[in-house]
Amino acid sequence: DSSDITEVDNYTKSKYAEPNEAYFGKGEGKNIIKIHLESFQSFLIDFELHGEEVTPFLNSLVNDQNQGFTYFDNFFHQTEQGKTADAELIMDTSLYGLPQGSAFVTRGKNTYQALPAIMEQEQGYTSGVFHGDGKSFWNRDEVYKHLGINDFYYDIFYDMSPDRVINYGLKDKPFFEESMPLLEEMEQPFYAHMMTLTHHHPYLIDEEDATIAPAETGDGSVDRYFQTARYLDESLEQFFNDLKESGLYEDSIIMIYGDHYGISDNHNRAMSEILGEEITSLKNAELQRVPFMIKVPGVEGQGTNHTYSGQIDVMPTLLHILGIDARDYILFGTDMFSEDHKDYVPFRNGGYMTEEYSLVNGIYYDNETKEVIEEPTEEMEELSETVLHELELSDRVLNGDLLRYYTPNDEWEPIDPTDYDYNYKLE
Ligand code: GP9
Ligand code: MN
Repeated sequence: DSSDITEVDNYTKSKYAEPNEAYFGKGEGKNIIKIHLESFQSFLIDFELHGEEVTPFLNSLVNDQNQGFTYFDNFFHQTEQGKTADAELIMDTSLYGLPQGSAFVTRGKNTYQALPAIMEQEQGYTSGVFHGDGKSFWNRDEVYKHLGINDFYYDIFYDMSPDRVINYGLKDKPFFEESMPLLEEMEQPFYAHMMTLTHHHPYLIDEEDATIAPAETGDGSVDRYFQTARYLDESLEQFFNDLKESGLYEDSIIMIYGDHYGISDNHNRAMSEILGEEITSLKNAELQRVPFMIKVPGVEGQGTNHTYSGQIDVMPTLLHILGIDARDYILFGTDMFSEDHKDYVPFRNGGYMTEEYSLVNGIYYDNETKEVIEEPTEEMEELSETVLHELELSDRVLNGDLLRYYTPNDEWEPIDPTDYDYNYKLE
């Protein structure tokens, strides 16, 4: 009931991390271009196959500090069965996905105080999601109304001729190309979410789109994984060039993230061949790193930032960059740039990762020696309890639809989903 939200509020307020002055408000009023790298794991960054970089463009953003990006190399996805939808939910609400199923589907009609709505109410942002697939996948056309997403550009906005489509939907290059004019027409400042799709299991690619030879493990998905990653990388370079040409690049916050793993532990044999080491359960947990990079106009990039963080931390980070205090809202993550950032990363299964040690399938490991810790310290066990408590509180929010009972501040206006309609009549 409504008293539960007070407990949650107390918890998230006690976790809250003060903003870092060097970032707070520095991106206020800037467009935000959020780029989703489907199924992209961080091991691809700087990885070489057949002596060739797989993702030279992304690598250049990571390695050339003049590009202005800060790359978080210890950033983890925290998704479960909701996959892409979990990533979307976690990053736009700072709530965890559910242990089973997809909250986008089962909790699609909940009350949320989500990032797009907050940005609109606090600073007049327009939000849009771009995705070359049907609108109802993952119940997006329902839940987006509850998140306060203004515009949803889905398959009817794109030329979906058979030669432009593969696997789940539109190929990434035509996707970005056709999104450009739509993006340019959005009312500014905007929060635009570009969701790629080609680098998706089972990593199908047309011959003319493959510019790197497959790996040779004999496991088809793993072998092609590098080819679709290369294609995604090229599509990104094309998009960046178009953004620069349009003038949008320079003055926008650009944020790039991976949604979840691409290679599951059903492929450990092939992956151990690729990486030249055994895929232990600790290694598997370490492989749940996905990229997170951000460029804020006028703020110098840090190069690589080694802070431990996860998708749950993205929303408070962005709010602070815009100059909106995260304290008003029920958020389970903390600002990644804050001195006071909580640098443990909960996984949905109750495990966690910190810089020094991790808890994987109930076993504690020393991250440096990779050895099992037979006698965990009190600190390690307490953290395990904190993680479970946090997940449980978040589940209570979703399952009880508890944000109904929460008012962030005096100005807040609850989202009315009937204000939103994605059934456009296109000419
Ligand atoms: C489909 C796409 C794929 O629209 O978002 O979702 P996933 O299978 O990765 O969850
Ligand atoms: Mn996905």
